[in-house]
Amino acid sequence: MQKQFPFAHTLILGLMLLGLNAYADQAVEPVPTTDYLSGKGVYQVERYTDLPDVPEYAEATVWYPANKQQPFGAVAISPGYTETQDAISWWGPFLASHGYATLIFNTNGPKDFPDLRAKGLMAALDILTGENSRSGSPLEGKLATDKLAVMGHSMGGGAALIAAHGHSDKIRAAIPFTPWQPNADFSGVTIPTLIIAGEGDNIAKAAEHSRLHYDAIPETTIKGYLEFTGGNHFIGNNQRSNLEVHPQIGRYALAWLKLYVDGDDRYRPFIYGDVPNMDNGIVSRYELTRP
Ligand code: 9J3
Repeated sequence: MQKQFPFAHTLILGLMLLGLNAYADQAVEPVPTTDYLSGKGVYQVERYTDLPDVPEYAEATVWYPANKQQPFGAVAISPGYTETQDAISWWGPFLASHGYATLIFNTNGPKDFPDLRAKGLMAALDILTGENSRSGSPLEGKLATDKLAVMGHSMGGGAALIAAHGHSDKIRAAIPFTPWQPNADFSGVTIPTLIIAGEGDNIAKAAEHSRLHYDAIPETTIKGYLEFTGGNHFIGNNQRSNLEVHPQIGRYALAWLKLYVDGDDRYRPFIYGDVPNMDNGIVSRYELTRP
């Protein structure tokens, strides 16, 4: 061997380096830790806005994990009353860096009520699903089109709950943050739903919105109620929050998605285990139904 092909070892080394190089293109998610879930994930984030038009919402942005090799799930997010996507856009790069395509839209009218925002969320999930098969789409062939979730702020959170109430068959998880929806019937919500509330929210008061929403979801549904001590209406927004809790809100939301959208049990302790105890100082109330 050496005689006939003295550079065999060099060739093999070269091939190994090529292999390593190809491997370096795909990120590897570490074993989840509190710190890891609280910040940016391993994936390289790309964004685009050139999407098919729909009547249910206006402009939208999609963020996605550009170097994730395994098929990934998708999340649609609605902003609140008079808000645009910019009010909550931090969720896009955060969730994409952890492996989810994330679409955030502008509503047609800034004052559209939650029922219209819910239609927007369902249309957004259809668009995301379509991106998987649309020729030339950045998401072409990359999505796990059965792994869908909805989120939203305030009236957008009410919308996420309305969408879950009407379409639990099409969605795997819902995460409304400081949601707003009076007189809500959420008896049809059968998907795991995490409601994030602010104890000091004066706009969508927890006692009149988030708490009632939590109680309106059947006991047989996997649900969570996470309330931040003294938190205002904007704890899950880019700005106007009175607390710095993006790391914690992000971690709980992400663990919920990983556990219930992807079915990854490694994330269970971040919802049900001892880990949440460390948030005692900043969480005023945390309730869960036991699956
Ligand atoms: O989406 C929201 O922030 C709801 C705020 C609100 O109180 O609307 C009342 C019309």
